[in-house]
This record gives sequence, C-alpha cells and structure tokens, in this order.
Amino acid sequence: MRTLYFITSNKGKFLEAKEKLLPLGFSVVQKDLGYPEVQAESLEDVALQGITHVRMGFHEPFMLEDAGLFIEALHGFPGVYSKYVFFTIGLPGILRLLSGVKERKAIFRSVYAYSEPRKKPIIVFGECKGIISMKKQGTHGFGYDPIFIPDCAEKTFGEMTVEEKNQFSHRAKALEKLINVLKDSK
Ligand code: ITT
Repeated sequence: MRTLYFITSNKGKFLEAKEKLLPLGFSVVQKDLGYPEVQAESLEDVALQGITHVRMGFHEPFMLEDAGLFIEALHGFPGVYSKYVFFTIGLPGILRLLSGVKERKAIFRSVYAYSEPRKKPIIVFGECKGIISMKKQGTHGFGYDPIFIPDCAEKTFGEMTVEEKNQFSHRAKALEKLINVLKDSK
C-alpha cells in the first residue's frame, strides 16, 4: 500500500479522495499543513505555488486541490477569490449581485496538483457547468453548494448526497483524471 498525503483543511475533500484511491492501493492521509493561498490569476497558479511551498518542508508524495466558482455575468467573479468572498459577502451577497439578472451561468473549476520528490508536479483539471439558483436551497455540502444547480440536474448541490454530487462535480472529475495518471505510473 502506497501512502499519499493530501494537504487540505477540508475534511470533505479528504474523504472523497480516500474512498476513491483506496482500491488502487493508495492509503490517503490528511495533513492540514496549511499553505499560503497566494493572490494569483488562476487556480493552477495557486496550486503550483502551494506545491512549491509544501515541498520546502515536506518530502513525501502528496497532493493538494484548489477550486473556485466562476460566474459568467460577474465576469468570472468570485473565481480565485471564492474562499474570501464566501467568508465575506457570502451566499446572500452573491444572490444580491445577481438580483434581476436572468443569465445565471456559472462554472465550478477544480485543479488537483500531485507532487513526488525530484519529479515535475502533475496537474489535472475538472469542471462542472451549471447555473446560480434564485435562492439558497438545501443544507448539504459546503461553500456555494446551496446556490449551484449543475446542468442536467433539477436541484442544487446543497440538495444532493455526496454520491449524487460526485456524479457531476468538478472535483470528482479532476480526481478521476489524477487516478488515471497514477494508475499508469504504478
Ligand atoms: P483547502 O484547505 O484544500 O484549500 P478549502 O475549503 O479552503 O480547502 P478551496 O480553497 O479549494 O478549499 O476552495 C475555495 C472556496 O471555493 C471554498 O471555500 C468554497 O467556498 C468554494 N468551493 C470550492 N469547491 C466547492 C464545492 O465543491 N462546493 C461548494 N463550494 C466550493
């Protein structure tokens, strides 16, 4: 069994990865080491700078993930600022910004970055298209889940079980890609 550290403060992300990677012979261990989420222009830059920072003090294989919500009518806001915006104006603030706006398309994006000592990091992407609902619906999940309805679904992520969300989610798609790369590299 190979040990793979997941550098994250988010328990939900960890549990999802653990379940998916166990059958492939990876024992995933959560490490909440924290890394500076620098003000960057892309999720990939945030993830790569996270890798560089963690690598300085940690010498085992690890992965980390960065995600964000990009709203078309707001020119991609909150995007790389999703965490800050969630803890400041929050869901009511986003709904206010979109009040009276009919075009409510949005995309969740996820970037997984995987690092092994002395090797180039592996970067994979996943996205999930959908719309911002008119009001908060559901209490499951975290972050923007109660206001995001993925395409081909009738309800928000906040109204879905983890298994249902995983059928659509940006993070599950990115993780699938990472798993395929890791499988090939075994
Ligand atoms: P890390 O320690 O792994 O960074 P985090 O919870 O801070 O965990 P991110 O920086 O990747 O996660 O995510 C930034 C914000 O984007 C997060 O605080 C949520 O508000 C939002 N977000 C990301 N993925 C989401 C999802 O699947 N559903 C709802 N909101 C999400």
